[in-house]
Amino acid sequence: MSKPVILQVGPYPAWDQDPIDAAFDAKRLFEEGDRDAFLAEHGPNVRAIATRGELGADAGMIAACPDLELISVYGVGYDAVDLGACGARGIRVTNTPDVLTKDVADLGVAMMLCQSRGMIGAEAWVRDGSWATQGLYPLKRRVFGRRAGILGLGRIGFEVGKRLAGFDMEIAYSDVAAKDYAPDWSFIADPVALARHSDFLFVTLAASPETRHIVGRDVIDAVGPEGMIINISRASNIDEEALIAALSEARLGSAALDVFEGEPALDPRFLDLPNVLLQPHHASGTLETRQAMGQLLRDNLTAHFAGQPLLTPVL
Ligand code: 8YV
Repeated sequence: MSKPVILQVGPYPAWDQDPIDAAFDAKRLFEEGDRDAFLAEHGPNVRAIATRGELGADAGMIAACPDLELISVYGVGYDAVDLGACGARGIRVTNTPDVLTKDVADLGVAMMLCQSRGMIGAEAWVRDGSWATQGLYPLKRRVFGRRAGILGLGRIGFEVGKRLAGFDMEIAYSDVAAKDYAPDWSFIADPVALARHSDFLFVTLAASPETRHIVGRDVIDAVGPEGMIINISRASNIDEEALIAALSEARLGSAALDVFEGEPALDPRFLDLPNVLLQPHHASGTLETRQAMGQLLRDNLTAHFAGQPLLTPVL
């Protein structure tokens, strides 16, 4: 029996690629210069798309695959998948939730600590000999006991909060409604009010057209010149122009970012800012989590073609 044809939007590690190639006839879009010609040639045979959170599947890609049944996303975020196009055609969508939650929370908290304690600069201070020639490293700001705001108390936001509780931080959060699983943390519905109440504002909400630029100038100014914004969600949740302006003008103390508009080609102005920690969208990037994500991506594909229920459907 011939293997189902799938469209593979981005590369996967060998431990996923080998089983994918064994089970499916994977057409690798990312290896092609002329994407339109590739889609025109292979799209009519494609029954599933295997993609990654940040790559998604746009309307053009979906339209090029008239017999598409499933889009399996390697990542918890599926904002880059055109859900409207999928819904209109009854195309199912799966993601990889839960398996990455704790690693993403770990990195967010690590970014806060790293940035607040100036660890990148401190490392350079040691390596370039400044410690020996200039003495003590400049003093930085404490983390423990201070106020943290979590914008979006879903799975990842909740894990961030659990970790921050270990630092005796005063925790507040914003979401569409108060969560009964966080009785000890303050619910502040309005993001601006949450920001005003926060020394550290974590952005952990799932991105959607409704959350686009939810962190705009008003929220950024409410965090203020002594505060920090940490983004481990999606770049679209923050108005990047407003963020860069606030960092440049010191209206915002600092930022720690794992995600960027147009990544990996991030806005070059970030590179000149001393008060931002830049990370290459790797919050889920541990061996353990990426293996679990790959397994779940493949399990959803396998279940679909075996006529079994999808493990983690979002549509
Ligand atoms: C990426 C992510 O998918 O889970 C998400 O939504 O953005 C990440 O885990 C990861 O970079 C793999 O492509």
